Amino acid sequence: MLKSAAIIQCFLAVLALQGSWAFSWRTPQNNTQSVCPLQDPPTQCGAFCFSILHPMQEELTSIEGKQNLVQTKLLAVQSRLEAERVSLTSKMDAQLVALQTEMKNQVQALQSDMDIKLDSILQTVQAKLDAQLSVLQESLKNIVTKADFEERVNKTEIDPHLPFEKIGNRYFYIEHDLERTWQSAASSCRRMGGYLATPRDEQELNDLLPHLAKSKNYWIGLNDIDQEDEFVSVASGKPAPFLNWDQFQPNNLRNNQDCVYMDYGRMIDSECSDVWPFICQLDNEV
Ligand SMILES: [Ca+2]
Ligand SMILES: [Ca+2]
Repeated sequence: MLKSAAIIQCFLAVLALQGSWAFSWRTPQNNTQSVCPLQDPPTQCGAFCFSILHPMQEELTSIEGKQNLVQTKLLAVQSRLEAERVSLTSKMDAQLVALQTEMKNQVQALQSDMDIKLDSILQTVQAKLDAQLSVLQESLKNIVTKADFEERVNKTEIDPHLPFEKIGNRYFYIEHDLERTWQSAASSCRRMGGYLATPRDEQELNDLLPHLAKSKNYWIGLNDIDQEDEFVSVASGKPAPFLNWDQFQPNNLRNNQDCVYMDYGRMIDSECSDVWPFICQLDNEV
């Protein structure tokens, strides 16, 4: 309202400044323009101006009301938009935080899973390396260098007559793999500097047994080739110092069994052309 009144006052002030207080209008009777000279504008123009300006004032009031309404609606829309923006921002922030948390958890789970698998692989590899190292260390222990060998010989720890080894009180070589006839076995022992072996007594036989394979037979240096049933040592040429026949042996089967082998300590006469692994002794005392 104050704004409208100010407009009206301003309108009147403009007319006063022009120095011509006159209004023209059309009357219903002559439809011509009439002039109303103003000698005292405040007095003369009161009702007249009011009748002219009143519709304008009402129009201005209506426009002002519409402006206020539009402004109110605009503020409401702005307020709703701001609320929606805040709500949307809040939702997006919450979703972003949830997404970040989920990704962080997944990364941690993946990292943990990789750590477990990596640890398992490392432990497996370490175990294999330890096992291989242990085998290698054991192998190194068994490697005898030339200097070590000479030192040990000088200290009489081992006999230089390899491949014989000391079993009990004497030196023997036991061939586990090569199978020979009795004569061929005896020759092999001679080439090694020894003789096909004959156990001296039960103690020596017991000393030999742990070195023999239970599933194999071994030629020994006894035969009755010269005189049936008189078994002699091929090394000494003397009668066998010790015999340990298996059950029903010797039986000289087909009258053709003159050589002796041992089946884990039990002696059996057999054909000399049979082939078995064999046992050599280094000396010819027995
Ligand atoms: Ca015989
Ligand atoms: Ca027999």
